[in-house]
Amino acid sequence: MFNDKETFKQVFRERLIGNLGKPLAEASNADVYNILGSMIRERAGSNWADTNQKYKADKDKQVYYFSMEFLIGRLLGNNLLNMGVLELVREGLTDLGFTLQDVEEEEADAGLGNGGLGRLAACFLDSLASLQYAGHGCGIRYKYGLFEQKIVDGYQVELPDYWLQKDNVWEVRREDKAVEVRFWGRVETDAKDGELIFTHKDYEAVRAVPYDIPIIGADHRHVNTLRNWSAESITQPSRTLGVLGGTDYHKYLEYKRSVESISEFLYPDDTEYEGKLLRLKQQYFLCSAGLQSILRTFGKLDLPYEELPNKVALHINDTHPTLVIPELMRILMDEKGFGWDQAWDITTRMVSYTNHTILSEALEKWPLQMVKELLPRIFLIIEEINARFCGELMSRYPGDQDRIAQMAIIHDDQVRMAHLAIVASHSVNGVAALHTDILKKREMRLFNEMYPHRFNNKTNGITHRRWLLHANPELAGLINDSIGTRWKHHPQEMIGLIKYCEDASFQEQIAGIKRRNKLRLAEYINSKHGVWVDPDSIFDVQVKRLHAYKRQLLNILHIIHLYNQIKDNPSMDMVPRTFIFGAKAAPSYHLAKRIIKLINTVADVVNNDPDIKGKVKIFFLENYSVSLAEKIIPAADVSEQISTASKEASGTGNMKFMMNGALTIGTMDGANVEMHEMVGDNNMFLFGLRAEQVLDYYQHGGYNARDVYNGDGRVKEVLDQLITPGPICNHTQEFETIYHSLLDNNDEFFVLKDFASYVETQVEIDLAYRNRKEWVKKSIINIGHSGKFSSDNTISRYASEIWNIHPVLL
Ligand code: 26V
Repeated sequence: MFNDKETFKQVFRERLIGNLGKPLAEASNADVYNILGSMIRERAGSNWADTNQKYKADKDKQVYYFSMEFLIGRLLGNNLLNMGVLELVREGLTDLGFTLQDVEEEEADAGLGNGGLGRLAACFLDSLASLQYAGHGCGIRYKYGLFEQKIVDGYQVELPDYWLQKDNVWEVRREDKAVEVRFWGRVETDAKDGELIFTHKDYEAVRAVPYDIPIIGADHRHVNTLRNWSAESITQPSRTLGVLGGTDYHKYLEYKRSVESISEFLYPDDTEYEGKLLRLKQQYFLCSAGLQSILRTFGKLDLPYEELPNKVALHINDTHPTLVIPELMRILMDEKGFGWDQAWDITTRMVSYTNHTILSEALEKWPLQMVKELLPRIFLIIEEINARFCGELMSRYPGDQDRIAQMAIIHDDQVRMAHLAIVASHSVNGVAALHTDILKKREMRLFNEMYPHRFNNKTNGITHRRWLLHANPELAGLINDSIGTRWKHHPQEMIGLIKYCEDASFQEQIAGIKRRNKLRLAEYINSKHGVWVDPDSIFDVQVKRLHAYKRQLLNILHIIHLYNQIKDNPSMDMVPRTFIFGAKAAPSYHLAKRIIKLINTVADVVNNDPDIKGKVKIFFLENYSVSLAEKIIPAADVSEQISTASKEASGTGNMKFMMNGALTIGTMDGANVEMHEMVGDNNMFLFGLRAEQVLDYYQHGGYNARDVYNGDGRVKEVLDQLITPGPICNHTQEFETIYHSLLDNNDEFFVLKDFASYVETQVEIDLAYRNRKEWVKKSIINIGHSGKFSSDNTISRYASEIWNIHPVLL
């Protein structure tokens, strides 16, 4: 279609006229975005077809990554980059009088995920395609993404994120690939030739229609598929009304509304979970539709079903898609005629599971009754899996009732999804070394004892294409100039940068890039908030979901302390600091929302206090999202990764900051531990309790938050400011919940316990920053080691150690 700038410009003009009837002079950025998007999609289209053709002809093994969330963000820039036409298009657009950056801003940010888990899924898709693996995503096409956050008077307000309002140029509706998913009803059991036959009767049918998004790999013409399912009503009302038992049109409307609600909203709860019928419906909808379509594709290969595990791998991203297991059993037994044992053998050889959290609130459990009513056949299968598993436990550990109660899949009238996932998977992995270790030794100890080879670690990763090449092109350019371009395909070769860490001119260039990125962010903040931040101050950034264990509270309490110090001594010597926050709180998570209000209140006080003389500035950037992250992260000097040790399974923001040259202040938690292993004490600022100590306190007690309050004047002063009238506490009691969580509830996340060590480490940062050469050297060392955290590395391990797949050369 176009391989050089001039042809691109010509085709572009023709399209503009042909499709929109507009000459260049009248085109808006939105027009340019739509035309460009359709050109790129078309260009990818033939590669997409070729890739699928090749997979089919070779009968290559396919991996399907089932996830309730794919936080893919914007696609235009990434697609241009992976297709190798980014620079050509950028220059072509400039010639035509547009800037690519403005055009990119026209794209809705597909926020079909909550945070880390969904973003990881998106990075994995990029790596799968770029490494030429046959790996696809299977998700839900939510009409509304994660809510849009506004800050009004310092409070979080949630607005619906109707991201589909603008046409989505990347998706293709595949009417012909629709399938039917069945809910409710009853199961009839008959015996035929000595075998039991199960028939699902009186069910409510839902039509699942797929929307496919091409996932364009870098450089190799590989295009995989993210297939997102949309729930629609069955189009022949007569059929449905029969099922509903009436002819009432209102009933049909009711049915239609209830069906469509299945793919309407992404659940905004990141960890805390109440059993919601709709969520269970969403999960089964994804699993059933996804599996039916996968098996249809497999069916076209004309192979016996015994071959299925050699041709298809099913990966479940956390327990949310665990119903893939009983659904596959159902299809194999009820539709393909397999007996239990063979169906079980096929299923367990196909399924693998990743655990993303040890927070007990997030471990899914479904009320048995709800499963029984909504999914009667699936319920029977889960019961049978449980009965057989408990039988096995009894023969292995006779008389050990306690162990059986702890491990059973069904317990207390609830289905424990993690237990089901472990029992039916051939691989269970954690997402960082420490996390996997905690799973094996504590959370899932009994299962690890029983299946010692099943548990393994796969440390998370991030795609260096989006998070370095696209988000920080200047830095990527400098890396090219210094070590060549091989690192783009072999990111671990970024280690070659280390030899320049003391090179004065290289240091200067690194510092210059950081300065320009900071300036760009300052301009963005100015345009959004009308406030100027000093690009020569330290940009100290904490952006992630708001949760007590992530301890944004520790960060803001330290800032209050800093404020107190400057008020006491206005000439205090410190490097000016700009603290930047971005965080969404689950709408029902009251404590988290109060912390947002506290951050904004303190920002208001500090930013407007003339005594502070600009030494400290605080910004809460609203609506943190993938595209905002791409602006913020390249501009950060300090990356806050300060979770209570043992609580953050891995973290992936930590890796993005490292790759962009920020230095980490962090606890020994999640993947921070592995970052530290690589860069050492000199290049990271560690503080606080270690995971072992935290877990020990949880187990044996011995921590008293009040002792810290009474023993450390700084802590007492700061906490008292939350509840006594003054600049922060404005005659309301709104921060009392925070105060009580720390003192009356004994500070579950050890904020006060780690306060002193955090403050001390922040002073170290202040001192270290003054030695610019040393600071930049540390920054280079971090960048150099960050290649290990490319998701390319992670995905090749999943491929060889879990899925048993190999690159498919086109
Ligand atoms: C739970 C629920 C419960 C129901 C409502 C929706 C919902 C959505 C997500 C979750 C679990 C969240 C688990 C999660 O995001 N874990 C994060 O996974 C990252 C990728 O592995 C990891 O880097 C983070 O440390 C971990 O917190």
